[in-house]
Amino acid sequence: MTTTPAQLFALDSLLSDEERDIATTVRKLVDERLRPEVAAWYEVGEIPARELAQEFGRLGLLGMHLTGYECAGASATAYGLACHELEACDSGLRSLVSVQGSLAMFAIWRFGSEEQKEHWLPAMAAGRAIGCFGLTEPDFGSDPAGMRTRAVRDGSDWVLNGAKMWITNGSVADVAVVWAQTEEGIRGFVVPTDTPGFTAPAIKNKLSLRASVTSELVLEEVRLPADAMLPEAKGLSGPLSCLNEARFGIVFGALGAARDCLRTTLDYTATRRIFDRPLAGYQLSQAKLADMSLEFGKGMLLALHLGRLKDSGALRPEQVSLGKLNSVRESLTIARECRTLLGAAGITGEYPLMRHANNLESVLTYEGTSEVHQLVIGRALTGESAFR
Ligand code: TGC
Ligand code: FAD
Repeated sequence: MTTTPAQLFALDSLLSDEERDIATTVRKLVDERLRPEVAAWYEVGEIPARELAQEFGRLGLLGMHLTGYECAGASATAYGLACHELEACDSGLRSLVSVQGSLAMFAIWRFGSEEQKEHWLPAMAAGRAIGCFGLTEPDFGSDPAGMRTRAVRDGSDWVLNGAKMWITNGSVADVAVVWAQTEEGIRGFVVPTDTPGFTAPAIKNKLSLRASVTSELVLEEVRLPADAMLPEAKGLSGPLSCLNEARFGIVFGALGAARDCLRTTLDYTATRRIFDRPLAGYQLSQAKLADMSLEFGKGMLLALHLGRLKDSGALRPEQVSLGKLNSVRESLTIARECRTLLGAAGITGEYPLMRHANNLESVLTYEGTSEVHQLVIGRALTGESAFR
């Protein structure tokens, strides 16, 4: 009789029936539809993004914690659990859902006009339209305040020029939420991707997040009507508020990848015989498995605590930073440690360990690097900003 790391912490006992049902539904989608295909998508570096978006849409996973406009209106914790299940398959699949729901849809839902919401949100919730979120630029990643993309008034129109870099879903998107400097500070724009002057070349040669589309956005004299601007987002706090949503999903999501690494490693060590005994029977193996399970469980307890805070409306950005920093850092350590237990077999695509570890390198960097989150927490603790 054995127990899983999640059972060891009795994590299920902390969930409502509805939350358990949502997690089970997503896990079934992963097991039946996604897991059999994901290693091949990763290897060739391509995913059927449009098809997947529609499948995720049918399950209500896109913008699932938003209300109205045909969004599912689930709790934040339920959304986190869905991210956890998706990332147990691959961080790239969770990214598709995060960027669609927490970044592109959330920006329109929170800051858009009624017309923008009605035009885009139902189609995006169903996966008929894919969105991307353009904040990062080639020279401004951790410091988006310095962005150079500019929107200038021309009569009642806006004209956008600039470039965004590392944009998830960029080349497959129907709509881009683009952040730009204006005379009145940073503003957001809803840009249909068929607007003349907008292009989104895919970034090739990634060794991480290969089952995810990452692109450049190039804006050359992109002319938009006055009503393309998000009316309610003024200044950097607009895009940063969207990041809180996506970072929250990652708090749960990254630990899904860790869970999958642990599951794979527990199975492998049970059957792999070394010096005539199962690898799982050695003290050194068990010390690693115990320590990794402890970090996984502690991370999940923190994630669920943050989920409950978010559902009660009390979650603060620096608390999201605690969770993002911890979940990704520990999950990456777990993925690498699990890989050691599989020996050479661990480096192949037959097992998901290197794929998860490679993916988590991106997750460590995007949505605020570990260092950025340390500095956010440091600022909250000391009152001193060490960013500049
Ligand atoms: P700072 O002076 O601290 O703040 C400027 C204004 O923003 C407000 N603010 C926030 N509001 C909401 N949520 C937050 N987390 C906020 N943090 C700050 C702040 O109160 C202020 O408001 P106001 O009204 O006074 O103007 O800004 P700063 O320039 O010093 O920068 C702070 C810093 C470094 C923390 C911020 O720039 C940052 O978070 N940098 C990291 C950038 C980042 O995470 N980029 C992610 C891009 S998207 C992405 O990676 C998608 S990956 C795909 C996927 O998710 O799957
Ligand atoms: P830099 O900001 O150049 O950082 C380099 C190093 O400097 C890091 O270690 C960093 O922690 C450190 N550093 C930065 N500031 C400080 C400081 N003050 N003190 C000490 N050290 C510091 N962006 C989007 O807008 N939309 C997307 O959809 C999106 N998707 C992405 C998908 C992938 C696969 C990847 C890899 C990135 C994506 N990004 C996206 C971009 C991502 O948010 C940035 O890569 C990230 O914010 C870091 O920026 P940077 O890569 O320019 O690194």
